[in-house]
Amino acid sequence: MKTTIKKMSALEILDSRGNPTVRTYVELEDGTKAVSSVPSGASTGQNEAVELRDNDSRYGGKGVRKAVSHVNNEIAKALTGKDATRQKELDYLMIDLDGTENKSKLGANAILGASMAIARAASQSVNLPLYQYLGGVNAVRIPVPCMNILNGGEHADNSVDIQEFMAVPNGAPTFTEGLRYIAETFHTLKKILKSRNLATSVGDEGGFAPNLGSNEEVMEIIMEAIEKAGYRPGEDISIALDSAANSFSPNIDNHYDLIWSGGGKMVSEDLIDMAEQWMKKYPIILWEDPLSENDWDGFKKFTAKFGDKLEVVGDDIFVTNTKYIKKGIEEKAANSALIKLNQIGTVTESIEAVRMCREAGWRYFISHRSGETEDAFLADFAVAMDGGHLKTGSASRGERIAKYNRLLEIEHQLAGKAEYRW
Ligand code: 2PG
Ligand code: MG
Repeated sequence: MKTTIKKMSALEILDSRGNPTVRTYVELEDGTKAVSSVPSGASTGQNEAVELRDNDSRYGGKGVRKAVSHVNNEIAKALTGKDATRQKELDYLMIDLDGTENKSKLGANAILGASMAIARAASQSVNLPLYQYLGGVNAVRIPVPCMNILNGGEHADNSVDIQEFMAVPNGAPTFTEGLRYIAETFHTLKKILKSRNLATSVGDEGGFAPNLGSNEEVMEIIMEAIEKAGYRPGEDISIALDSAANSFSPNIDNHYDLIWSGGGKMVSEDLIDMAEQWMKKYPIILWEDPLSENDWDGFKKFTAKFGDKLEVVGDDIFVTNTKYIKKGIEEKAANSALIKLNQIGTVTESIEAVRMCREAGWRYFISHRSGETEDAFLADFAVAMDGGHLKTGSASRGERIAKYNRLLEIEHQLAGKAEYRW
C-alpha cells in the first residue's frame, strides 16, 4: 500500500534555546518523506508527559540520544509495515509499547515526533494539506493570534512575574490583517521602551523583556503601545495573559510571591481581587493559569467570578490530559484548556483533549512551547482543530515566525473560504 510506513529514524537537533530535541523522519512505501521536530517547555506542569533526557555529561544532561534511539529501534520496529493513515491506531500502539502512565519509558519526545511525522507523511501521500488531512474540508477557520509581546516569569531574566502579556487582534477582519495589527503594536512597543531607556532585548518567546517596576506598569505600557500604533484597545486589540502562576508560587501552600501594591505575600483571594481591578481597567479577554496548578479551589473561585466574561484557561493544571480536563469540567475549575502536543505526547490524545473541551462547551487554546523549532506543525494543527485562537510567540525569532507565516499561507490558499473570528 502507498501509505505503508517503510522507514523511520530520528536525529538529535537543537531547539530555539540551544537545547537538544528530537527530529523524526518517516518514509512511506510510495516514496513520501516527512519530518517533524518536537518542542520543549520551561514552565512545566508536574503531570506533563515525560520528556526523556539523557542526564549524562553531554549538553548539561539535556541530550536526547535515548529518545532518538527509542525511535530508531522500538518505535521503528513496531510501526514499520503499518498504514500511516491509521493515526489513532498507531498512536495507541506507541502508548501501549511505552506502557507507562506518563510516557516515561520511551519518552514523550520520541513518541510525539513519530506521531507528528506520521500525520504529515500521510497527508502528503494522500495529497491534502496537513490542516485538511487532520481537520476535514470544513477546517477553514484561521486562529486569532495571541501575540506574546512582553515576556516575564521563567521566559525572561527580568523583574516581571507574569509570564506572558499577549496582544489579541480580535477586532480584525482577517488573520492577515490581525497579524499586521499586532506586529505594528510590537514595533510601537519597542519604540516606547527605547524612548524610556528600557531594554528591547527579547525573551524566549520573542517578546520584549525589560525590567519594569510592577506587572501593572507592563499593562499600562501595552495599552499605550496599542493606542500609539493606531488601534482601539478592546475593539481592535484586546489583551490575554498567562500568569503561569506556578512560577511565583514556590510552595504548595498557595501563597504567591508577586510584586503587587498590597505588599507581602498574596493568597488566592488577593490575586482574584487584583484580577478584578485589572479587568475594570484593561480589555482582558483571556487569562491562563491565573493560579497555580495545586490551587484548584482558587481556580474554581476565579472561574465562578469571571467565567461569564473571560476565557479562563488551564495549562499546568490540566497538561492537555483528558483525566485532568474531565476533573476541571466537573468541578468548574476553568472554561478552557490549553492544548500543547508535547504535554500529552501524541496527536491523537491532543485531538481527544480538544474534543472533550468542545463537548463540554469549553473553549481550547492551541499553544507552542517556549522552546520551539522551525517546524510549523502547530499552525496546521490549530486550523484543523477549528479552535479560533492560538499562541505562538511574538513578531520576532524565526521559530515563532515560521508558524505565523504558515498561517498567512493557509489563509491565502483558502482564499474567500477562510474564516476569522474570536
Ligand atoms: C506556557 C508555555 C508556552 P512553556 O506556559 O503556556 O507559552 O510556556 O512552554 O515554557 O511551558
Ligand atoms: Mg501557560
